[in-house]
Amino acid sequence: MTGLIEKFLKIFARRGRSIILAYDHGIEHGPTDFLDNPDSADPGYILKLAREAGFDGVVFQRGIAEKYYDGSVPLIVKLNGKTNLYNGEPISVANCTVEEAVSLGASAVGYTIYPGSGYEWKMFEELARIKRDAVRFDIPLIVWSYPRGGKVTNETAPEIVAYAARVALELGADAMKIKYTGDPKTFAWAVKVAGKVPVLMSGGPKTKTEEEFLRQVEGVLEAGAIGIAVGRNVWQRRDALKFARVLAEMVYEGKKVTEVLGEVR
Ligand code: FBP
Repeated sequence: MTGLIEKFLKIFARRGRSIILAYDHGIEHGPTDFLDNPDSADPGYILKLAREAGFDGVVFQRGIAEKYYDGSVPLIVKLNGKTNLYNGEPISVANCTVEEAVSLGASAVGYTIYPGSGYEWKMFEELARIKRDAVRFDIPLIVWSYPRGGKVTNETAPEIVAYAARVALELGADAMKIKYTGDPKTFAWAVKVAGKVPVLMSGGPKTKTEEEFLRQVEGVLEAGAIGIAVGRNVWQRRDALKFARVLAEMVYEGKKVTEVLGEVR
């Protein structure tokens, strides 16, 4: 189904590269994630931010899409999610179907898997069903591949991130979101084993300095990633729009950290 990869690229990487604003933290982490920048509690603010920064898309859960999505930025509906209150073996199950996501205006659907979890089989089974529906509805499937549980002791270890990438390819992802290894050389291996599937870096917790995150972005682009799917590192900053525009310069215009640093200091 390389057609769906092309479709993903056409919508979410119009300029050859991609920035997607992730905003499913209300379920994944809870509203404490919004405290650094209280404006970010409002999904309308997130849409405006993505639009004004010229980003390629936003990620919402079904409820946020239903109440707030206005069509101004391409939408990815995240089909599964779990809370931070849960303390068991990693598992995330669907709360929305592909059909419902399409009716909410989605141009792609997203699904998280936790390879390594004692429940990986359950998520793999559900992903297979979602994949079939995604093909039927002709909509790209983006897989968040986050090894967790089981034998995984370090989620960002290079061999674990590469494994995450390969699992997403094997299971039919049309694009994938994986964590950064912290080094362009090891991340390049993850991009290589992802094969034809475009790779997005998952942003992670807000870094202490802006420069630290910009260096990560430079590293993943150098490694061959198509871009970033980032949440906290953008909207937790009080000057989020300014920072978002700097990211756009790096990702879309290929500017280096040294060229943009003056804008964030
Ligand atoms: P961030 O850029 O804020 O890390 O968001 C990316 C993301 O994948 C979100 O879509 C999701 O809510 C969050 O990370 C989950 O992260 P984790 O499971 O590691 O807490």
